[in-house]
Order: sequence, then structure tokens, then C-alpha cells
Amino acid sequence: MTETHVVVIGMGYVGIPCAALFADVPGFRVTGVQRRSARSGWKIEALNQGKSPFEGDEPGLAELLHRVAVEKRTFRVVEDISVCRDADAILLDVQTPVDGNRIPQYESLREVAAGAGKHMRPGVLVVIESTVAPGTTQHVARPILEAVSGMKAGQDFALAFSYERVMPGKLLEYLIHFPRVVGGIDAESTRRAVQLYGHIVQKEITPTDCLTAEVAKTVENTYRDVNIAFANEMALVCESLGVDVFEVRRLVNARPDRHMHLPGAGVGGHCLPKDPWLLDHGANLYGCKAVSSDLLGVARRINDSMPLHMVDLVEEALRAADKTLDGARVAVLGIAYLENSDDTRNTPAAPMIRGLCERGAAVVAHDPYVRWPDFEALGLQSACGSRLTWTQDLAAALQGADCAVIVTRHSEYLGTALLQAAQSMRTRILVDGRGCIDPQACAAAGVAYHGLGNRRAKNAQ
Ligand code: SAJ
Repeated sequence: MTETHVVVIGMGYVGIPCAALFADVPGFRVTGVQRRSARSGWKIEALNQGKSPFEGDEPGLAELLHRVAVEKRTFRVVEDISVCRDADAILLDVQTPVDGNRIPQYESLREVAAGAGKHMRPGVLVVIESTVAPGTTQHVARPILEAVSGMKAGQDFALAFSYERVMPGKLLEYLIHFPRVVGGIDAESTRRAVQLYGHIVQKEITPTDCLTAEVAKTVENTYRDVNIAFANEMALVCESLGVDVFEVRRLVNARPDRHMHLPGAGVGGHCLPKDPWLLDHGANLYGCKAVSSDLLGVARRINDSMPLHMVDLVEEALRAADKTLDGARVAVLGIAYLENSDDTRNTPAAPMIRGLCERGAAVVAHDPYVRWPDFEALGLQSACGSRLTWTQDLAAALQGADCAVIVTRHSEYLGTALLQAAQSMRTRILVDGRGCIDPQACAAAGVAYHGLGNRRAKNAQ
């Protein structure tokens, strides 16, 4: 059996599970490429020892990594991109953030495209898996790959875009069991990419062109972001009317063809906060006419406003107990942007903590999964100074606090531990930014419950 060598560049939430799955395919060998930086260098050693670098729950990943890196030895991670010289396929999985002006930042993408282009051999298949603005595969990646390699895409090598649908906590499941879209720059590139993913994806793989695939990815996340913004605006409407938005949502979603999303303390992650801007950027840069993306802009603004709205709710809850936010001690529960994960990218907790400190509160930040270096990297110390402390101990976080605010729906907060620990608070107030704590249990524990969207106990008038 001829061996297939796949190189995956970028060992993150997409690159790692993808590389491990291919490495588990008989006849495949996978090399991961990861730049060694102060914060992520340790990942290389951990992966080569078959260990998962993720703190959160990732069903099946640790076992798979051990099998391919230690038992089968079909997966290893290196820093040197020249491993692309004998690759049959090269997958690009690097970060593609946007800057403060919502302009895509492609430094990493350009760098790895140039690095791969320098070493890749004729006949290789290159696939961009990172989410990019529509038009980027053809107008950014392709020219670099061709210029550096001296080869022609569609002639000497194949090039495609194929996006992932993973989420922390569901990395393997969504890679294997979600349908996949593959878009090549030509039919042959599409055919080869469909064939490649056929080795790991157990659902339908839809071939299309690379521009349509790029648009589909950014539209898919923009669709979700806009629907979340709608739910968040309805939470504000319900607060003003004194109606429970979660009850309204339950009634609306009783219709089988309705799916109102969940209002919440904010929208984080590496995807929803920036993909609408990638879509807008691509449409206006490579489109044939200017497009004013009003709706996605409004949705972004609503979702970005929720962390400060949470600060207002904390202030209101304290005022109801004749306390001020200035000088209060607030426990912020959940720093990761998603439940039961350690991922802090664009977390709504950061602007919320900044907002609390700016209004004079002392903040204790708590998260069961996030490590100190990742919390420190949020750079909140400069805004909050000594008024900000960090702990992974829930009881310590609540000790002497005047208010606890739920930002992330971690399982640790859903049990009895939270309300038991709340007994040591100075003022027992809980503000629920995820509609996940039982208001009646709070009442029974002597904790004043305040819910985003005016959530309250069932049948409470
Ligand atoms: N959120 C809400 N209300 C909701 C759903 C989510 O406030 O009803 C918040 C979450 O708390 C979180 C943020 O939005 O802060 C993003 O949550 P998410 O569940 O969308 O998680 P992501 O960003 O990790 O995953 C999304 C997914 N995209 C879609 O469902 C369209 C995932 O499938 C993508 O693979 C991922 O983006 C990505 O990498 O693009």
C-alpha cells in the first residue's frame, strides 16, 4: 500500500483533531507543523507524547492522539515547514483574525502559504481550512503559492477551500459526523479534496467551487450571529416589559419550524465575532458592486453590547440591595467563551471585567478550565490593576463577594456547589447571564436571583 503523507499546518482546535483523524487512516502518515511561541511551544511536546493540549472535555481526542502519536507512530509534530517537501496533501489551519477596523489579518496565512509553496512538490493538493473572506483562496493564497513554488495551480498542483464546523467539546464528532463542503479552484482540485475528506468524514461531502464554499462558511456563522443578536434584542425588550424572555422563547420554539436562539452574556470565540466582517470584506473587495452589510453590522453591535449590559444588570441587582457597584466585590464566573472549554478567544468576560472595574468594582475571575497564562494573556491586569484577582477555586471566588455573575454555562456552576459556596458571600446576589441557574433553588438557598432577559422562576408572577 502506498503511503499518503498529509501535512497539517497549525496545531489548534481545527488542525489537531483533523491531523489525528487522518493519522488513524490505514496507509496515512501525518506531520503537524506548529510554530514554537512562548504560549504554545509546549503543545509540540505534549502532542508528540500523545497528550491532548485542551483542558476542556474533548470526547475521544486523548485516546486518538495516544494511539496515533505513541502506539501507531503515524503522527508527529515539528516546527520545520520543510516537511512539506514530500507531502501529498497540505492543510492550512491558521488563525485569520480581523483587526480593530474589521480588516482580515492574513499574516499567518501568507507566511504558511509561502512556507508550503517553497517546499511543496508537483502534484500536491493544498487545502485552506481556515475561515477566510470570500475570494481569499484565489486572490491571496493562490498567487503566493504559485509565486514561491514556481508552479501553476490547477496544472502542477491542486488547490481547494474546505471548511470545518467544529466547536470545543465536539471537535471529533463534528469533523466526522457533520456534512462537509469542498470547493476547488477547478474540478480536479475539487475531486481530489472530496476524495481526501472521504477518509475521515462519514457524512455527505458536497463538491462546489471555492468561492461558493468560502461564502457558505462565512454566511453559516453570520446566520448564527444574526439569530443570536435577535434573541439578545428580545431579551432587552422583555426586560423593559417585565416578561421572561426564556419563557417567550419556549413558547415561540413550541412551533416545530421555529428555532429562536439563546440570549446571553455575549458572543465569543474565534468565529462568530469576526466571520461576518470577513463576509463583508470579501463582498466589497472582490464583489462587482458595493454592499452595505447593515444587518450583520447591527447584529455585531448588539452582540458586542451584551457584556456591558451584564454590567448594568449587576449594578441594578446591587442597587436593589442598597449597594453600589463602586467598592463592591464581584465574582465573574466563566472566562472561556463556551461551556466546558478552555478557549478564551474573544471571550465576553473580558469587556465585562473591564466594565466592572471601570465602575469601581473589585473583581474575582473564576474558571475551572482556563489556565493562568491564557487568563493573563487577556491583558486585563493593565485595566484593573490590583482590583482584579484570579482563582480556579469556586468557594474562594465567592468568599466575601457581594455579587456573582454567570458568564459561561460551565457544568460546575449547574450543581449544588455554587449555591453552597454562595453561603459565604457578603451579599447573596446572583446575576445569570446564560439562563442556566434555577431561580427557585436560588430562592431556597437565600440567594437573590437576577436573570438576563428578566428570567425568573416558573409561574413567578
Ligand atoms: N451563543 C449565544 N446564544 C446561542 C448560541 C451561542 O449567546 O444561542 C454564544 C456562545 O455562548 C458563544 C458564542 O455565541 O459565546 C459562539 O457560540 P457557538 O455555539 O456558535 O460556538 P463556536 O463559535 O465555537 O462555533 C461556531 C459554530 N458555527 C455554527 O454553529 C454556525 C461551529 O459549527 C463552527 O465550526 C465554529 O463557529 C467555527 O469554527 O466557525
